[in-house]
Amino acid sequence: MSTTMAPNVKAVSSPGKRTVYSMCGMCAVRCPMEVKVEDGRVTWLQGNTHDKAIGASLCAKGAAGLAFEADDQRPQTPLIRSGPRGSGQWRRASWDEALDHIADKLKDTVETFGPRGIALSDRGGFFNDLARTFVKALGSPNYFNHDVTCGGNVHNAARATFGFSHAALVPDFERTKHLVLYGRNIVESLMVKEVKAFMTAMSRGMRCTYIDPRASATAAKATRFWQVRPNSDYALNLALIHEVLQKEAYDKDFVERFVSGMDVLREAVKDTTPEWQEAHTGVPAGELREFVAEIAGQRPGVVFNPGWMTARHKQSFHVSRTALILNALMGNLEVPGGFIIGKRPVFYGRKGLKPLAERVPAVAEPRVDGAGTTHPTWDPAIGALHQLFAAAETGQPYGIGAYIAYRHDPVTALPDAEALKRAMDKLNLIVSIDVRYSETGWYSDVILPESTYLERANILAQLPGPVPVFVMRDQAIAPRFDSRPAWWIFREILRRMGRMEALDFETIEEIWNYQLEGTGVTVDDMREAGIVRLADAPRLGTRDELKFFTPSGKIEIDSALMAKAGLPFLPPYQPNTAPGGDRFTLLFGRPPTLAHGQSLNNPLLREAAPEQRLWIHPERASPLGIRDGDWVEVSGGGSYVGRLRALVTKWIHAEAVFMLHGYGATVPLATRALGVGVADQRLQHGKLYEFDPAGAGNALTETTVRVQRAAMQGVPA
Ligand SMILES: Nc1nc2c(c(=O)[nH]1)N[C@H]1C(S)=C(S)[C@@H](COP(=O)(O)OP(=O)(O)OC[C@H]3O[C@@H](n4cnc5c(=O)[nH]c(N)nc54)[C@H](O)[C@@H]3O)O[C@H]1N2
Ligand SMILES: Nc1nc2c(c(=O)[nH]1)N[C@H]1C(S)=C(S)[C@@H](COP(=O)(O)OP(=O)(O)OC[C@H]3O[C@@H](n4cnc5c(=O)[nH]c(N)nc54)[C@H](O)[C@@H]3O)O[C@H]1N2
Ligand code: SF4
Ligand SMILES: [Mo]
Repeated sequence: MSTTMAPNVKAVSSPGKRTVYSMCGMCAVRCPMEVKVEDGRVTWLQGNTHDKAIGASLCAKGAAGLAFEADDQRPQTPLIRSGPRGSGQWRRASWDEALDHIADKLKDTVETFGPRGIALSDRGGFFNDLARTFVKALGSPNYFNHDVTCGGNVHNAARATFGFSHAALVPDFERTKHLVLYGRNIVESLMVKEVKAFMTAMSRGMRCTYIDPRASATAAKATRFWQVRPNSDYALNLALIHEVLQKEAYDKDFVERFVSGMDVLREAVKDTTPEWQEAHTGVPAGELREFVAEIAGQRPGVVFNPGWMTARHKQSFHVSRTALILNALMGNLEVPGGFIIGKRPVFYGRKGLKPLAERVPAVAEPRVDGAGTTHPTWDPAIGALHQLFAAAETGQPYGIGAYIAYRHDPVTALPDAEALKRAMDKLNLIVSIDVRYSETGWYSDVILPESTYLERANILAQLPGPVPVFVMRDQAIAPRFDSRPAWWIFREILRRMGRMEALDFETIEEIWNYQLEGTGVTVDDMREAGIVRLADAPRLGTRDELKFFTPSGKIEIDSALMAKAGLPFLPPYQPNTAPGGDRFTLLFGRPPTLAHGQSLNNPLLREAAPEQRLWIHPERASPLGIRDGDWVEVSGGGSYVGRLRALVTKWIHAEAVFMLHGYGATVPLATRALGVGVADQRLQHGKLYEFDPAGAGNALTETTVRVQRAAMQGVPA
């Protein structure tokens, strides 16, 4: 049988108007949405109105989905490299040819390195059962998600302390009295449901303390803003805990029953007074005391959101952990106004989706990054991606021959693209499965175009929450080009590797039926509203039901996992030295209209994208002769020099400069993004293998850059 036939085209060719339930694919948040289709064409996109938390809302990126669909500047057939890597020489290939080519190279890899020499990384999230199953079916332990440059440290800190991920902690915004955010720029780096809930909570009077070296739009909404020194949040948290304990402003019953290691905590914070932290963070001791007095009267409705920006420097595992500990001290777990713990179906007496990964036996080989073995605090479910590239480069602890980037663009997402490419050069196969030309795709050997989120269906996903739900991304329209859905691509590679049993399905409906087995939910139920709630209303667990999945069953300040890893529970704060003269700490973030590197080539989002400017404090700009609007040059120590205009403002800490991420693309076929702005990741020179030892997250916010006024002003010709 020819394997090239496109699946599921029949499902979408029906005439007339209809609504298809899907999930937005314009960023990794994946909001539930409704797609209006007329005669096989999408006419309207909006949020899924069956989900009250989102209603009809989408963000600007979501609304630009039609422009993305209409864009021809994306891979239209499989492509095989025909010149040196990165040279941009490609030949079009049929699916059979491209897949055979990949399978041949994978077989070579297995021969040289064993199955463990094949690795895959993806964007993680709801649908990752598929990619995990694929890697497991190949016999490799080396599945990675993107988390070393995102929330990995927060995730690992929560795992080491609570025994579950921070993703299971859902703030009860409707009743929260005080929300504390560490660089969590809720209103710009947004998730539609969350920003709506936040704005509603603020208008009913919720207090918000926002901590950031930069005044983002969230700072403007907050009721208190602390412009801290970059990477100093750990000092702040140690002092907050000191003051909370000293003033006995914590929930003694909760702590007594659920927290282990309070003696360790008391010892670690005995000298970290409000005055001590002032020199490190810049937050006046008096303001810190006022804050603690305020929350003493608000708890347990006080939520310390560990965010993501606590996750990008060498002590950020401990920032996240102390933020999580502060929540425990507030006693705010599973109480109104605090964090509601995400429930699994079994909590409501229901059965969850059947995992595809169960179809394949466990892989006995250890992971190449040592996650879960030599590094007990690194969750093997997410891995430490930089260590994959370290192994590709050195052959230690074992060699890696083939790498698949699925829905992931590490050349943009990991720091120091030059160093990464040096490691990639050692691989004998690099495959990118993407919907557009990513920087990684451009440096790969084969590009496989996945059908876009509107042109394909995904496996079903199960999301924990106060009420767990099953969600669906159904196919709305036929693919415009010669693309395929991921489940089909993975199945066809497995078929060629003699491992098809894992994904032996002919249609997506067959997969859905398999997943839904025994749940009492049918494919028709899923198609009715795109979302099935597993209970009518949320039920708060009682304290007797509260469980932590640590060895002691408690919240472990004296974490058994950390002890096993030989890590100190609460090490002393290590301040960074303040850069002076023309040196600055480089900070970064996102605008509401762009998702990482994937949006700037979208015609509508390119138009809406703000000009990328370098935020710099007047006291530091002035001695360098830099005035607002001047062109400046930024260098991170490598050969790459960025050129952009200065935004001279006191709303950035004097030690830091700030720029938006998602600019500076180099792929010639994506003409609208090409050469626009500066790639912050390319300025993060030498940071590929610099990471937090406890959580494995890359130390992105410890980058020092040099800034000078450009000799040549104005736009280069
Ligand atoms: N310097 C610096 N580095 C950073 C960051 C930063 O701000 N500055 N941010 C960090 C953060 S928080 C994160 S999460 C990571 C994000 O890094 P990535 O996960 O790499 O980024 P994304 O843009 O979300 O998506 C990755 C790729 O998936 C592709 N894609 C989108 N939709 C689909 C689809 O439907 N199918 C397939 N197959 N592919 C698809 C996109 O085109 C893109 O190439 O970057 C991190 N790295
Ligand atoms: N529009 C849009 N929304 C998105 C995304 C997107 O690409 N575009 N991506 C999604 C993803 S993957 C993620 S992870 C989230 C990211 O969500 P956030 O982490 O909220 O997003 P960033 O824009 O990276 O914001 C980081 C802020 O942290 C501050 N910061 C830097 N260093 C420090 C520090 O040491 N301490 C403190 N307290 N603050 C610091 C920066 O100045 C900046 O204002 O956004 C999600 N939402
Ligand atoms: S946040 Fe915006 S772009 Fe991201 S999934 Fe939701 S609507 Fe789409
Ligand atoms: Mo992220």
